[in-house]
Amino acid sequence: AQRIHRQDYTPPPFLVDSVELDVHFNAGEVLVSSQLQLRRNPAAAAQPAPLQLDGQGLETISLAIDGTPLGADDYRCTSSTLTIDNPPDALTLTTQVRIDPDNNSSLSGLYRSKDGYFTQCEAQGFRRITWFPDRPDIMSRYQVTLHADKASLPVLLANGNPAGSGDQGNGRHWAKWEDPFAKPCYLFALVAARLDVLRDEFTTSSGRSVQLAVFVEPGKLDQCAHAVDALQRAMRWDEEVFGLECDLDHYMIVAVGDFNMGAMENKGLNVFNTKYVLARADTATDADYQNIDRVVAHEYFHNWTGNRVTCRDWFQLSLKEGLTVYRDQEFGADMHSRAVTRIREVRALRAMQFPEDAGPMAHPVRPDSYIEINNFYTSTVYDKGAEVVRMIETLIGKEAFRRGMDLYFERHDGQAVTCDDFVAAMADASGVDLTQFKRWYDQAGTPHLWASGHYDEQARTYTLTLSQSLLASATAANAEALQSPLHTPFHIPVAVGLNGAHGEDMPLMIAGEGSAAGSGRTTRVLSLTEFEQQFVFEELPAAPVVSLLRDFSAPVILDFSWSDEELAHLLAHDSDPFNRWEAGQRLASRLILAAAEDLSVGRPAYWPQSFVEAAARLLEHASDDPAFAAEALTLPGEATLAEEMTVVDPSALHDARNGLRRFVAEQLGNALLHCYTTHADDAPYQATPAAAGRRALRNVCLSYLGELHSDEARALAMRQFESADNMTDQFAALATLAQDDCQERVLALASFYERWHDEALVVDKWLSVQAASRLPDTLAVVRGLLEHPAFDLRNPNKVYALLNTFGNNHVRFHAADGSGYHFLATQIGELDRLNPQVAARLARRFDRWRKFDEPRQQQASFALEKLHSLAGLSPDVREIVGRALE
Ligand code: HT7
Ligand code: ZN
Repeated sequence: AQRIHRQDYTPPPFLVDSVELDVHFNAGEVLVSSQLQLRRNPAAAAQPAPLQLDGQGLETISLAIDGTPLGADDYRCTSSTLTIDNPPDALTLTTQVRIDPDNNSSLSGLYRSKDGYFTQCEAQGFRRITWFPDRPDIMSRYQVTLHADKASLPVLLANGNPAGSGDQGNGRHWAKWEDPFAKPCYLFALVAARLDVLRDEFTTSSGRSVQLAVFVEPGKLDQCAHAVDALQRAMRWDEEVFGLECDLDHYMIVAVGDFNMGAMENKGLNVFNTKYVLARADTATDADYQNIDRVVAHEYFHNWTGNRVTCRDWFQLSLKEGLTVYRDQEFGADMHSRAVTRIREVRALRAMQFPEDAGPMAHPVRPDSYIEINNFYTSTVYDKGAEVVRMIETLIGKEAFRRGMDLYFERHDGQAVTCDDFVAAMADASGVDLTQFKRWYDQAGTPHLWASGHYDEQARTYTLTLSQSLLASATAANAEALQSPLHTPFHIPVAVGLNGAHGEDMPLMIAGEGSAAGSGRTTRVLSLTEFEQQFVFEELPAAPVVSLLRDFSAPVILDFSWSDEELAHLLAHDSDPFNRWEAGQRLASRLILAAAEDLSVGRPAYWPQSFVEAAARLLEHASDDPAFAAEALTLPGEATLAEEMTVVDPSALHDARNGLRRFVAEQLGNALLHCYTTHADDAPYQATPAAAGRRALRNVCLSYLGELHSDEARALAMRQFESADNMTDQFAALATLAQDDCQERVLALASFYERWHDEALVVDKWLSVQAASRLPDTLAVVRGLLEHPAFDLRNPNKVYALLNTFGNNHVRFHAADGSGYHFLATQIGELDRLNPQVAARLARRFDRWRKFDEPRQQQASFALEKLHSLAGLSPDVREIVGRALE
């Protein structure tokens, strides 16, 4: 497989103005006839290049140019390219191919699922449907006619507007669709299936009516209402916040159970993984409801950020993904609690993106090269990309950001552009120079930010010194790297507040600015542009407790030596809720990491009473904001904590973290029970943020109580499991019991499966709760579940639920004897033969193997080498494993 480099981009030699497709679904095969109107690209190199098209798994039946069939000498064909050496400058290319979607287990291109046929064309799936120059900078108008058996495939859909349909005899029917918008082929979609539909409508701010339709597996209409509601809220929000109106007459969502990722923003015909559409109170958790909100909104927002303005090449992926994640985050913050939304985002960033940026797959938000583009749909491109957009907003301000968005659309509507074009619009609209800022797009790795402060009582000033580096510490060994011309500083927005003795915000007047600049503001955004800079705050009557990086103003690792007392002060008082939460996380991390070190050398862990007191205060005030309290009481996860260790001892880390949980439960049992009881809801289930917040808090309390392994705690969990009227509470009770080796666990797991075995998405929960268990026999259980009728290696949701969850089970996957590594590597090898994309995603669980002790490293490298040497391994898995072994 070839490595593709960003610098090698050249404009396409030919453009495709229009595409006419005829797709015939016959028994055992699908025939695709295509007519492309092509012409030479005036922007391409002067030297006439041949016409080259991409294809994969196509059986070519016929080829013609301007109606004349091509002879054997007129073209060259390999399994992946069709080359026509001397084409006219403008031509009609007609092709007919046979494809085999029934045997397409990769779920890319056209494939069969339970209820019919579906497509997934991003990134390069269109080439599996017909010969085509499969790249995002070719935008074409599409007309599609589908022909199929009416009884088995009654629903025939494609992008755009219906342009006719009818019967054609022999029990077959046809439907024609026309998309009025030019689009890149990765946004192409069609569906031929048996589905039920829920229809609704949306009237845009200018009074246009958009017909909405959500198509789902027959019998699931009672699980669609939330997705339709989310779509309508997203449409309204985009009008209100960004002035962006829906440009379509028809907006369709189709849910399918076999899907590699979350959802796909095909123009006017989104295809969704069922797990981001279907929800009913008794089958979906609050987290599921919130994820549906976010994913439905995300795909809808792509209609402007991605579809109307798309990417010039796949290196620019974050242009659409980072920006659209930022937009869906803002939507989430407006729909739910802003603070809790931000906390959850940062928790996810630290659990996924920070390790990615420190591991073998580290890459810039705009990567420099790739072998398989599907491997670069990463947390860096999506989540760090969103942080980069958020930093631009923080630096230039909300209003200028909105002007920047307007300018971006004014300049680039209908074009395929680059991240530079986006930043240029933001810089031009705001007048802020973002040249240095662009380093965030091009440099991998999480910057470290060191801060120190000094209060001068006489001068009444507080001097804050900030310094940055990509290296974790400026030791002699890396001093040379620090001098390298490549090591240039980032432009980092650092949001700062100063806390007084009673928790009040102190004035933020910076020396040399005059008093007006800082008065009345409780947070100021400092621009750190040098390796080291000092900021002097004036007119401070007493020493402040500094609150740094408020609202997580930059994706960096912050180092500041707050005392435990100062952290407790911030946890109790900071006016920035994110930093209140952050202070608690820092306190907990400190204790857990110290305890892990103690435990690994056989010393007992030490737990101070002060931590319990802080937790008690959180419980006492939990009613003020239950969702926040739930987050504040949740300790940092093992993967996040492991990043802070030089050599990870997963058992000691696991025991330390759970030891602290048990200590809190032992000390605060009554308070936890009281909090659990007082936040009970008598009303029937509602997915509102307030009700969800109360459930989250109660379920955190329940999970702490579960650490006691007492009869009372087990009975409490069992009662909740049996009496819950909603999946949030039922599943939380099951998850608590699943960590405890008791009879109730066995009963609850059995009854859960018995009740829900016909609901695929609930069965996924049943698989994942077992794979996530800390009990020592988890690997054996997971092995057993591979053989269970509930599991299917062909279905990505099942693979993610069982195998990916196991890979994220820190203590069990990283078992000292290497059993977890060998198991997962074997499964990846098996899966690779069916679905390389999903296999490659699973292989990412090995990313951090070098952080573990020598014996574990040996086992991991042995498992990886074996996987790497498998005959016929896909380029997808080869790229991931190869980088891990480098
Ligand atoms: N833009 C979509 C990406 C996607 C995808 C990529 C590769 C393979 C399968 C895929 N399914 C969806 C989803 C999104 O970010 O909105
Ligand atoms: Zn997206």
